[in-house]
Order: sequence, then structure tokens, then C-alpha cells
Amino acid sequence: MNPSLIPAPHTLVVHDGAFELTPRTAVHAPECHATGFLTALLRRATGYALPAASEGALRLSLDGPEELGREGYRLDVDTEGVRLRAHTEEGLFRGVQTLRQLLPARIESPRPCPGPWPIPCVSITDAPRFRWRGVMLDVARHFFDVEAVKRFIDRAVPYKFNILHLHLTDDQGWRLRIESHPRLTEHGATSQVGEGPGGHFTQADFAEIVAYAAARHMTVVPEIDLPGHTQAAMASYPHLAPDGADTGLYRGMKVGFSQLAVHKSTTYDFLDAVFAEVAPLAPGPYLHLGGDEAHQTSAEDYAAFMTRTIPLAAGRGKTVVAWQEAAAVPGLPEGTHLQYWRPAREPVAPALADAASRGLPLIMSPADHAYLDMKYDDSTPLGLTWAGTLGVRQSYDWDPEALVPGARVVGIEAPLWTETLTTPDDLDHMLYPRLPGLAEVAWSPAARDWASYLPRLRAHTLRWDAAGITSYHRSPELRED
Ligand code: NGO
Repeated sequence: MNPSLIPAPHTLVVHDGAFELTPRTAVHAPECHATGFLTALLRRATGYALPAASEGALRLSLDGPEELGREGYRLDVDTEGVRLRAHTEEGLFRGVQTLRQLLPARIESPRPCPGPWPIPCVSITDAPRFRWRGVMLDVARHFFDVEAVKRFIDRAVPYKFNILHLHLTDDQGWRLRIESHPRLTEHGATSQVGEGPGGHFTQADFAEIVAYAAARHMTVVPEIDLPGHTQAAMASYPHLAPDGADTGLYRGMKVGFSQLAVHKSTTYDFLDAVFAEVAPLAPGPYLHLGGDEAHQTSAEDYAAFMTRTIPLAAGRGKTVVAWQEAAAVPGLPEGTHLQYWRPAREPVAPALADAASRGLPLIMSPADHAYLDMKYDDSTPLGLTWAGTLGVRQSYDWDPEALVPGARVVGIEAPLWTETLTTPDDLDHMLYPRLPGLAEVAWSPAARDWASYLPRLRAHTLRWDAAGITSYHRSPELRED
């Protein structure tokens, strides 16, 4: 039987037999995140020592051909051992996630389990379809602390996601400490949807998240949502509001009602000061400026605001990412990434189609396929329905390159908005079982199908059980017919 790999690799050949990990198995590998990750995982579940030895049967090396690309790898298992090769440490790390899925599901256990630990003999050559494979967590509507964010990262890593987009600011809260503007968190982080206390990351907290993600080859993309979705910032510093009045903190779930004072130069001084701190904290190449649902700002003011703000981010060395509304801004710098989020069943916004035809890179998050906050069906207790309900199959069955003809699609992102989500278990409920399918959309060759995917997905429930993920949605698809 074929191993249940998600996302499906580019090419997989299964041979007879298996290699078995034993208490005597040794590891020969370069010192890097991939090696550290693999040995920690294996030791935790097997209890074996897995010492380093140059004759080790478990071999990782960086001598893979350059054609494998930045994230590709080659994995060969025969009865004598395991050989994982890549051209980069990142490639090794992705290959380790595949190796992990070749082992029995109990490899996900946080404590030692009895063997045996067979690894089927295979030859795999793999590389991703898209370079942007993102997950997004909204920590503004409800705050999720460092531990919860690390757990969220842990959920994405086995499925080869490489981008963690953090939605750090919104009407309901500003979640990252900015030293030059302490009231953003001293006041603006004390609210959330509903009655709770809010919360925020110190800069040390944020650095801890960035480092945790980096050790798993995930890049953090911080989002400061502008010029709408800014009530928490204006409540902290009323001069940022168009009329300079204190509008107070906001605890509801509406969108599209707030806007910064786009005509005051002090607004841009503020943004420059914010970017000055955010840019070095998240050392990746991207800064997300939001730009969605600025319904109180005229089209002209919106374009002028973005035209003035984007260079401030670029001046800090960042490539700007923005939600698709920003497509309407004339003269966007080359390389600006636009994030498609409207439902795929709606006609493509003309400005977006136009920007795509000028070659601007697109990240695809159509709400009716990729929004993890949509309810599975009408009986789902959590989540929203503005884009409809989103069953497991619908989150899998779509092609990111089919939505905007001729566009340069760099990948996909699965956003998890948290208006209705308050605990890490709530997050798991919305992630599983949809997240693995979105990973396959992002990584695997376009020729994939639900019939081959479904049995693999079902097999993965054993991994979630072993990992102690208890709150996943028991969707009807997971039951054998
Ligand atoms: C929209 C809106 C968010 C909501 C989300 C809920 C975008 C880009 N802006 O997506 O503020 O939280 O829907 O699904």
C-alpha cells in the first residue's frame, strides 16, 4: 500500500520492504535545523538514543543537485537505511516532514511508544508547485499568546507551509508593543471581541515567535492593517483619527467603519515610527499593509494614502503585501504582492485583473476555498458564513491558477480570522481537516484529485490522535463509506 503522504510529492516510487529504526540506528547529518528537528522528533516518540556516527544508517546531506531548488529534496529508503539529500537546509527540512509521514502514526506521540518503527522503501523526488504556502492567524479579534502561536506553527510545519502571516492589528486590538508608541498596547491591546481582557506581544515575545518559526523554515509576515481596521490605534492616539476625537475601544464584529487621518502628515510620521520597529523584528522580506475594506476612505484618498505609505515600508527594506483592494492604487511598485481574498465565485475585480496583467504577483486566498474561519456546514458551532459554508472537499478542489487568467500566482494562503474563536482548541477545530488539503493545493503538482487524496486524509487522523489534537472536526468525509 502506498504511504499516506500529504502533500503528495512530485514523484513517488514504492519498493518492497522497509528499513526499521532500532535502538542501534545512528544518524549522519550536518548540523542544521532539519537534523535537530528530526532527531528530537524521533527520540521523543521512540525513546531511542539515535547517536551521531559517520556510518549512520540515517543520512542527511546537502549534496543534492541544484535542480532540486530551494525547497526540493530527494529521499531514498532501502532496507539498509535512509538517505535524504537536498541542495539547501530548507530542502532537507521539507524532506524531514516527508520522512516523518513515512513512519507509523505514533511517531507524533509526545512520549515514547513501543516499536516497531518501519519506514517503507521508497524513492521520492519532490519540490513545491508554489513558493508562497501560507497560513494566517488573526491575533487581533482574539489574542493568542506565544504558546498558542507556537502550537499553530506546529500544526502547519508537517504540511510544509513556509509562511506565517500574523494579522497583528485591527479595530478590536493592537497586539504588538511599539516602544515609541506605548499606548498602542497599554490601551489599544486591552480590548477584543466580546468582554475579555485582550493581550499583546512584547517585542521579546515576538522575537521568540520569529525564531521558533525560522527554526522551522517559516517566514513571519507581520500585518499592520491600514488605513481601515484601525480603531484600536486611534483609541490609543486620537490624533490619528480624522476628527482627532477619541472614539473609544471597539469590541464588536463589524468591519469597514474606521479610518486613519489620511490627510495629516503626523499619520505618516506615526506609520514610519511603527515600521521602524516592526521591520527589524520580523527579518523576512515582507511587510503586509492590509488595505482591505477601507470603506470610509474615498478611492482617491485611499490611493494617495497607499502611495505615500508603501515607500515608508519599502524604505525599511520590505516588499509590500496588501489585500486585493490595493490593486486599484496606480503605480504600485514592481513586486508588490496582492492577496486575492474575495470569493472565487464572484467576478474578478477589474483592478485586480489589471494589476495581474501587469505582472504583479498574486497570493490566492479566495474566501470560499481558503478561509479557515468559514463554517464547515450549518451545524458548525464556530466560524462565520459571509462567504458561505466551506466543506472539506471545497477547500481541496480548486486550482489557484484558474481564477485570474494569465496571473503570476506565487502561491496560496489560508487565513484563520478569529472573531468567533477564543481557544487553541477552537483553532484546531477550524484547521482540521481542511488544512492538509490546502497544503496539497499549495505544494503538489496541479494534477491531483480528491479520490486519491481522501484515503490519505483519513489516514492522517491517526497522526492527529497520536499528537493529541482532540478538537478536529469529525467531518462526514472522514468516515469510511
Ligand atoms: C474579511 C475581512 C476581515 C474579516 C474576515 C472574516 C478580509 C481580508 N477582511 O477578509 O476583517 O475578519 O473577512 O472572514
